[in-house]
Amino acid sequence: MTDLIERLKTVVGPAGWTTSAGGLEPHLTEWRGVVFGKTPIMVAPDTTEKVAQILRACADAGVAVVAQGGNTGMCAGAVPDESGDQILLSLSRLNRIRNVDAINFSIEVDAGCVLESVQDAARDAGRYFPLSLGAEGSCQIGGNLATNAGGINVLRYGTARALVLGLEVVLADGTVLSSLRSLRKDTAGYDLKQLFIGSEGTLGIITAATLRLFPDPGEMATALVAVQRSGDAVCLLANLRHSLADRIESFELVSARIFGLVEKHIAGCALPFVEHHPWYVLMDVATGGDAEVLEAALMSAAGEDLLSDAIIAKNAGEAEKLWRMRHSIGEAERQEGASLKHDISVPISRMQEFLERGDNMLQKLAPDALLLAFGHVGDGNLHYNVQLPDGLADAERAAAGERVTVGIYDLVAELGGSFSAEHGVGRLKKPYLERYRGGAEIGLMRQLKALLDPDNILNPGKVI
Ligand code: FAD
Ligand code: 2HG
Ligand code: ZN
Repeated sequence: MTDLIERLKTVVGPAGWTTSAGGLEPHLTEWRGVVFGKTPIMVAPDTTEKVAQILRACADAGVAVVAQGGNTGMCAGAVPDESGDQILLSLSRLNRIRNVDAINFSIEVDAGCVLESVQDAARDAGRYFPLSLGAEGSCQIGGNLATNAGGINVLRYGTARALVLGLEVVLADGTVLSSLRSLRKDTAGYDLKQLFIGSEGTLGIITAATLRLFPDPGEMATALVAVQRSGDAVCLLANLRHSLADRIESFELVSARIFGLVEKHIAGCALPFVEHHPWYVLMDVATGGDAEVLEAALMSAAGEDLLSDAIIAKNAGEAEKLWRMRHSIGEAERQEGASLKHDISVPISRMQEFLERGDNMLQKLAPDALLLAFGHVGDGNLHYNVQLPDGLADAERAAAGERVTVGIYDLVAELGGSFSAEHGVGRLKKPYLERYRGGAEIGLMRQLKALLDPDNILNPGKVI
């Protein structure tokens, strides 16, 4: 290990490594503080070639490497294990916007670019990069691609996977695999980049990407809509999709309990309704120059009893306040205390059934637990989080948690859904991959892992 560490220091130079406890500390746990790891060194290369040299050195020494982007992931995938034998590879210094091609509607960026800086670079060129999530000020595009992140604009633009034209990846043996093409059409052989998107640092290290850009969607109308039952949101969405077609940019469901947590923990946040409603939908619609389009669509939906109240933001400031409440949910939930996170998806047509059966099941399995549900209902993706009651002994809490989680995941599986919609598997959900993706699927995943990382040095102990 000592020789390897010296070799790595030489590769990255004095500004590119840290071994000090203070320097390492923020990188050895994830933002919720659920998991803690150790490492002898964190290296932060600033070129793809240095990443390749690091992997070559680690492969020679048979030592594992854990990639870390913004460390905002939800499944503890970016934190090394407790052995102290894994090298932490930070991508944060690999952060150049390489090229914006406005005519081709594409942008080439280093993996360590913070998502917000990619959005800004696109905007500066009169274009739009639609990936957007609460952590966009600190997560990195490499982390977004490694987890195939979702966020609030999937309904119209797809997940991170759908936004990639080309990828540069360093393989376990240090080979640089570059498919940084900026083509919309390319049927020359297998689409290798897709293998690495969503692989959470277990098949290769993403060092750069060419991303799709879009025309500026123009003026946006924002509404907060109250509905009586969570399932009504699904009927409302179907109705609005009919009247608004693909103008709906985002459609987020939030329970009153969740907004209550935001009001309690986040300064300056308050719901604009006087009356209390059990569920809310926060939505953005591209007006296409017709300022009344959202109001007309909501009036028509109200005529069919699909909503109980609605407020349309009168200006950008009001819209921003509403979205601030949505983006503060994770932080408010964290401040409230530990909760079991279930990032599930089902076909939208089965969402109502999931919500009804899920409620009943929770009543039976954990009658004193609190459901903290919200999420990207327009994508069939809910954060169906559960807070267990205080006062349980550790073993009792762990057993109750497992019962609830498996109950929810079993129901999701029965409805043709996924136990991981947008956060990935990482370390925390690894035991469930085998249970819910058995047979030929997991078999092929294992074969691919063995082929691309025969010595299991890329983020071992995660995903698979
Ligand atoms: P990290 O946490 O650093 O890493 C995540 C995984 O990717 C790890 O396994 C790591 O090893 C691997 N990895 C990182 N960089 C690379 C690389 N260059 N090459 C190979 N592997 C790499 N997620 C959503 O999908 N939708 C949301 O709406 C959403 N909202 C969030 C809101 C908040 C407030 C927070 C804190 C998180 C949210 N997330 C959301 C989760 C998280 O932001 C995303 O998963 C994000 O994509 C992770 O990016 P990161 O750079 O922080 O990755
Ligand atoms: C979101 O949609 C994130 O805000 C976080 O995916 C989800 O905190 C969560 O469970
Ligand atoms: Zn989410």
